[in-house]
Amino acid sequence: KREIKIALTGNPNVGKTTLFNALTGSRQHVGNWPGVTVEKKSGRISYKEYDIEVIDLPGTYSLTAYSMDEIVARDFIIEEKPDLVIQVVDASNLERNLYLTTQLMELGSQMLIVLNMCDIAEERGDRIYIDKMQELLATPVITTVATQKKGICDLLDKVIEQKQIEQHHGHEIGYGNEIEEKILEIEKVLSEDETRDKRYPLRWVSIRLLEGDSNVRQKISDSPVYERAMAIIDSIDQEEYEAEIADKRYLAINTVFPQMCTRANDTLTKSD
Ligand code: GDP
Ligand code: MG
Ligand code: K
Repeated sequence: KREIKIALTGNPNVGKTTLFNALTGSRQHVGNWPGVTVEKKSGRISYKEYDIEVIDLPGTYSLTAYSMDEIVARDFIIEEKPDLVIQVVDASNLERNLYLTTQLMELGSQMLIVLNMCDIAEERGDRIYIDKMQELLATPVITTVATQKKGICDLLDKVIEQKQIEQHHGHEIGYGNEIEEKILEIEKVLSEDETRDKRYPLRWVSIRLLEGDSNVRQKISDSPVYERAMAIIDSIDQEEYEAEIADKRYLAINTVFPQMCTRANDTLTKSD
């Protein structure tokens, strides 16, 4: 049998565990991530001619380094390189889920979005334009209702299809000339270290350093180019950059979201 490794990510309460259970049934293994007390769940699915391993990553709102859950999730995606990173999204809370999407896309993995809780969105009269969403995010989208096991086969077929295509998806956010120049400057310095951990995308590391990520900083602290990379960070107003980077992510979301979804009460109330 051919092997596929997929990772489930998403905000808390989007139905990740329900989907994981629907996918794997009783073929589950629960343990801990090495060195930390974060629970690690994995399971196996036999589907068509494939043996699919599913890893249920901790639920997180973002991939900054403010919690062990976030560090576990992003390190797994970067270091273990699953064939596919599946973000489970709450269709009735789409906009709020897109912040994590913007961060996942920077990790350089092939992605798939599962739009779960479609029953709630539909009941409320929200409309999500799947084709538009796929186009704007440059990522395939599958709809599910995990509690009713709806969409599971579509999801597995899509996983297999994506494994065969093996092309990178994802729409990368541009942070504006000034920040982009700093990103390039840091990338250039970091790339001079031939011994660096090449699983970590240079652009991602550079953005994280500009955002003041102490975990990433720690990871490169033994590098011969560490001081030079830090000199660049010291030359800027780091907090200002951090805020600007977050603003650009929200701006990207605010630009695409209204094109992919209309909410039933949009016409009734101006605020929510
Ligand atoms: P997790 O925090 O992402 O692991 O979310 P859970 O799987 O624990 O689900 C959170 C809640 O949402 C539970 O009460 C589930 O039964 C419910 N839920 C999950 N998927 C769906 C769905 O597609 N539709 C509806 N209506 N409820 C769902
Ligand atoms: Mg869960
Ligand atoms: K442990």
